[in-house]
Amino acid sequence: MANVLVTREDPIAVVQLNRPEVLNALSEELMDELVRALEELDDDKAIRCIVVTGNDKAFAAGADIKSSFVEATPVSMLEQDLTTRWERIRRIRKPIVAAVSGYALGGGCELAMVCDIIVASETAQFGQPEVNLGIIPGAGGTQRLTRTVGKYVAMEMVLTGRRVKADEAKAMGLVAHVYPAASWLDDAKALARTIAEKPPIAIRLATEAIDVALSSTLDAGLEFERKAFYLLFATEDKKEGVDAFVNKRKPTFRGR
Ligand code: DAK
Repeated sequence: MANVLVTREDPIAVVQLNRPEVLNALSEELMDELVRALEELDDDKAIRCIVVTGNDKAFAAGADIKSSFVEATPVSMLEQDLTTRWERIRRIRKPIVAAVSGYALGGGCELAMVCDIIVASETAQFGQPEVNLGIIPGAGGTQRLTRTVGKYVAMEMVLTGRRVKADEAKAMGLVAHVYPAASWLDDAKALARTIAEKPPIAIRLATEAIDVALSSTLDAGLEFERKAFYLLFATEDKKEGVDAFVNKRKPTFRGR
């Protein structure tokens, strides 16, 4: 794969977008490779948490405007079935940490939001600048941003295309941590390793339950949570976690 670099550091893996010359603009080829890389890691039992990242200057500056939008028509867009790739990313079962440094704009911001956790370098800038191109966000920006930061802040960001710096993104709940520019990727990997040490089945069900909170009623979400909670009592990892607590030792979770 040329547009995406995968580095395994079991039990985590880092997937780096690799088109630095165009600020990691999300070409069709890059998106294909990204989906394939994530699905392979998702099926790999040795990997428990995935970091998706770019480089110091850019996470991703959005869809590749030159190759994807210049000649595009509604029909060509429909035929490419662009949404399928994004849905496949959404369906990855392993937790994905988006580690953002520099620009995360348009589809870049949407890609970060389709991940499970967003962390940022202090240099990060988030935005949905699509209105400047005469379009609107098309990969979930109007929906995920609104559910994350609320109507009035999302409205202001989407209608102006304004870029939001890391600290402001943290204050609005889009970003979980802001890390120093010198160590942001190491810090993001440390977070991923912390998650990778936890019981994988509980992590998976917690991730699903939190996502259900964004797409259902409170009653349906509570019902999902309750069932998932009960289910975990059938796992070896629950026995291990409780036994380790009672006996004052560190647990080792096996994902069973
Ligand atoms: N596409 C193509 N090339 C890009 C690019 C992009 N999005 N962003 C930057 N580049 C290229 C520049 O053209 C330039 O190339 P050369 O001219 O050197 O050949 C190179 O990267 C460096 O960029 P700049 O010279 O512009 O660098 P600056 O530091 O001056 O400015 C910038 C950085 C990020 C502020 C600026 O490049 C910029 O405004 N870029 C565009 C940002 C943007 O508008 N993004 C939103 C695009 S719309 C969907 C899925 C996805 C989407 C929609 C639907 N479906 C599933 C339905 C997504 C849509 C979008 O993302």
